Amino acid sequence: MRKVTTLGQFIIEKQADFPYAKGELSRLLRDIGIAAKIVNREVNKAGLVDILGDNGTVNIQGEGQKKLDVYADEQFISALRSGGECCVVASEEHDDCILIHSEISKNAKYIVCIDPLDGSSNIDVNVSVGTIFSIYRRATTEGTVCLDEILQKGIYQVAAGYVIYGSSTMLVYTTGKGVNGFTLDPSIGEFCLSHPDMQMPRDGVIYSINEGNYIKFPQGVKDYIKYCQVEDKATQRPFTSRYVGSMVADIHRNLIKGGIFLYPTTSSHPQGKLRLMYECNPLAFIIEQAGGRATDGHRRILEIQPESLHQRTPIFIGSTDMVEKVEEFIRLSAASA
Ligand code: P6P
Repeated sequence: MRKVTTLGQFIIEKQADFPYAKGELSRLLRDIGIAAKIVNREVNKAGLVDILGDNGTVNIQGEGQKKLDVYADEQFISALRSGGECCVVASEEHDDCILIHSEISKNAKYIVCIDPLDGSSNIDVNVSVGTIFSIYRRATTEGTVCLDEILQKGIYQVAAGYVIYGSSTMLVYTTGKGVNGFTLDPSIGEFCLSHPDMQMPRDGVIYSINEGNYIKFPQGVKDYIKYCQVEDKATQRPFTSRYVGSMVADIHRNLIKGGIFLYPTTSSHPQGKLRLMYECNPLAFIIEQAGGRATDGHRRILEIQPESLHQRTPIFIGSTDMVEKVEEFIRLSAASA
């Protein structure tokens, strides 16, 4: 009978990895896990209660907010507020960061950037959606946290993770000591360790990109897509195209099977579409920790100095050999331009 390790037990066991921590990060991760279970309950029954569909508001991205978007945002912020370890939240659903002022949080030193429900346009068609979170630490607990303390490079994340609400619900996270995946067991209401020490295949045969934007892509990306489609048995081409339109689902599949996810600049998104602070940085941290690579085509995502909360970036993320290949096409195209 295999030993069942819950998320809570695992976090406590791994606390020894952080001699300086006195349990605050552990409690913060557990708070996020609790909120994920609450959101999961609503995502799983979205079709049965009046929680589908738009709630009539739009977020800073100008995107219509689905009721579940707002619900998920409220649940994660509430859990972080009551947990006492978080001093500020930067959420995709709010223009400005949310300062957490409470007696219990007065010495809180953790900063959380979160996309409460990514891929929400897929909710109404029953396709997997996800939560993505990124955790930083303040250098001080003195005074009110300021924007500069939030806008840290991805290399300074102390933890990052995602929840995928799919055929099963999983929470995958890293604290910089590898990547571990937990599957929610509804019979006991616990996330249980199911994917210890996740390692991404160095190469793969799956590429994920919205080819509907093909004519808007930079030439190097067009050249790479054609490379993926050319028959060459020695390199197992043509590759397989898989695109869910929900970043967490595409990244999770590639993490397990190998592959590359690409969201380049396009004419409609000249800076890229995906957000640095609460989509690209946390997923880049996880993929690098699992042995993969994540860049904007030229530099590591984790090395980008953020200038604003909702900043976007192009992203090429996944199996190292595949990411390096598209970077080669981008370089060659630039050199011949
Ligand atoms: P497109 C969902 O809206 C999202 O932010 C990511 O989850 C997903 O990868 C991407 O946008 C899909 O964008 O332009 O292909 O629909």
